[in-house]
Amino acid sequence: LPNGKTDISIIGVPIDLGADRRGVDMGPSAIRCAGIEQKLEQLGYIVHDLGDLAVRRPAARPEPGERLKYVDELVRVNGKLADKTAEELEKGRFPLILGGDHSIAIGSIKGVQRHVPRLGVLWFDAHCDANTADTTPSGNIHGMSLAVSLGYGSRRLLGVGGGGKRDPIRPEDVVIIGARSIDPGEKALLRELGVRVYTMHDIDRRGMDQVMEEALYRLSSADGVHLSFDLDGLDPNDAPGVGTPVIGGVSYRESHLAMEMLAESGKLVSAEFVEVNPVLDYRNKTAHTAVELIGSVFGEQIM
Ligand code: B3U
Ligand code: MN
Ligand code: MN
Repeated sequence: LPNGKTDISIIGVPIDLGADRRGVDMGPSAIRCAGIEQKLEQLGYIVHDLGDLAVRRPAARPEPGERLKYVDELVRVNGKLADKTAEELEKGRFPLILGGDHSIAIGSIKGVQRHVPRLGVLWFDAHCDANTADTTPSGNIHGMSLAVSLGYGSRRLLGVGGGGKRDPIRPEDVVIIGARSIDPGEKALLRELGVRVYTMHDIDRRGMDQVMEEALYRLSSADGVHLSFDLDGLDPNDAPGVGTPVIGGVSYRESHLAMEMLAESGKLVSAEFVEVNPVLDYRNKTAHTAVELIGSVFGEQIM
């Protein structure tokens, strides 16, 4: 069991305001329909489904050229998520957060940091989500969440969940796995900070087992690891139901291996699964894959 915990709290965050396509707000529902609770109970956990955080739908559309779309509501919801995540850890439960778009990592990570002073982050994604308001090509905040966790970005986003009280995540405590779509500004920031990005090139060349072994070794200096799993890290053939599919992704098998190795490390303290968009999916396939991957990360083995 990750970190010896037996109780898991599911927190749904049905928000798509950080992305530029509607439908990811149905992610928590799709993942519940795919049987997350049964899966975890079969593995022996006590599951507390806390339902979904309330999300308001803003009346106004963003102005053209807006660089922080829907920032007010995203700041509000992420603040709530930080509190909720911290509260569940306080109770001794494992927070399992269902997105929603990837902007929710801003709140979840802030919340976990209240309990884990030196938190490592395993960021599984086709993208690096390391833009700021200055570098974003889209104004979509889901492309900025990792930068915020590293301490870069707009003051408002940095202030989520009590902001400055905690140091940002250290660059050496972050690994990105599966990257294949990186904007120039992100590349510059990640290079400057020295964040280790395992691209598809690394995975093809060295294999997922070696990549994960090295990634987990890097994260071993942290007190615990937060998993931030964007389903678009997977190949679109395996996970078609995502807002921004990018060809040439991590395979079904490689992703399971990665989750099994993470489970074996015993370092996992919290996790989120984001960007599932059932509107674009084929028979809820992506949510089913998410549930299987959640099984692997919670210790399910083939034999
Ligand atoms: N890097 C681009 C695209 C993007 C980031 N995350 C997703 N798409 N899902 C951006 O808009 O920041
Ligand atoms: Mn992402
Ligand atoms: Mn992505």
